Amino acid sequence: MEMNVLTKEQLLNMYCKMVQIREFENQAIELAKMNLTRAAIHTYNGEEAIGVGVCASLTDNDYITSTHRGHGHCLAKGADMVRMFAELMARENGYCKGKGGSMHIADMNIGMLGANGIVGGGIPIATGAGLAKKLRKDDGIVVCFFGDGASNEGSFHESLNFASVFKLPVIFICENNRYGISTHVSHSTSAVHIADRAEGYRMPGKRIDGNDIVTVYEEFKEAAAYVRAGNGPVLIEAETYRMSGHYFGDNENYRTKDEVAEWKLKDPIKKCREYLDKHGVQKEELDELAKRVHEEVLAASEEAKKGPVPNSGDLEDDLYDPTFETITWKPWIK
Ligand SMILES: Cc1ncc(C[n+]2csc(CCOP(=O)(O)OP(=O)(O)O)c2C)c(N)n1
Ligand SMILES: [Mg+2]
Repeated sequence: MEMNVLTKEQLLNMYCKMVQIREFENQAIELAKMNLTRAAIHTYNGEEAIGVGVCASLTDNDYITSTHRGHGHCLAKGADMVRMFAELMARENGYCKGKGGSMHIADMNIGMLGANGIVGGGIPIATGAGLAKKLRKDDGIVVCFFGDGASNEGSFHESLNFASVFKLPVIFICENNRYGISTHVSHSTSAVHIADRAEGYRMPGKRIDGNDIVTVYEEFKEAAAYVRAGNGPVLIEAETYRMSGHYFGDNENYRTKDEVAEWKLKDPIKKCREYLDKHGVQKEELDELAKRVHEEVLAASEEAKKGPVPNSGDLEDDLYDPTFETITWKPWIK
């Protein structure tokens, strides 16, 4: 990969964003240990370069859908840390007023259509959003993040077929971290590579190194240009690894310590620091930036704690959107 494709400033911004995600989740785990969080926490530890490298070239008019492992996608798209921490701690100042938790964070103002506790649940939502973009002749695109396990769900296959038939502006990004809970991808998946599945749906498919921020950024930018030009969807398989367990509390007895150690050498933040070193950025400057981000994260966590717990009388509020808009679907009209 060419070193001069990304500027030093762009790389520094992406470095800070990856550190923010890592620090946010480290703090979320601390809160969980103090029994201040509610519901499960699935960390993105080791996969940060994918969300950050992708969202770096999106605007608020572009949408994303996420998964149960969604903190990184939310933060990369620009979500507010105080509202996220508050949601994890079931406080009224949270994104869902404390009623949803980690797996239900959404922010329509920044095009973040939602994390999702249903494996494969975000894929048809992204496809529907892509259809809406096309019908409205909107120039935005939709990015759909999901895991290797989700690529075996019916929703994946139906959505890719539909998106291809109607040439929808959707980029499907499979974060292949090798496992669906404790099941290795080789035990659950018929395809050798998930990107190969694109061929069955007549769309381009590409396998990339998901731990290398420069590769993710460049490959995604190219795919986005293709999709924005009206050529229809693309499937990207980003190879990665979750350096922590499936969720906070996982005993990780399905993988070896050596395997984890091997992947820790490929830590995307470490790799990004190596790129910055080649740009002449000093280690001390990077440490200083990381320290500042760490402090911002702790301040956000403290601020979030100030929020009240929700009132049980509000339980049934916000179930339906009164502004819901229906659009007439006439796909035969070009
Ligand atoms: C429809 C559905 N089936 C099963 C589950 C239980 N479950 C939660 S996470 C998960 C594994 C998902 O694996 P993958 O898609 O690879 O995502 P990863 O956790 O590796 O990011 C499963 C089976 C679920 N939440 N939803
Ligand atoms: Mg997985």
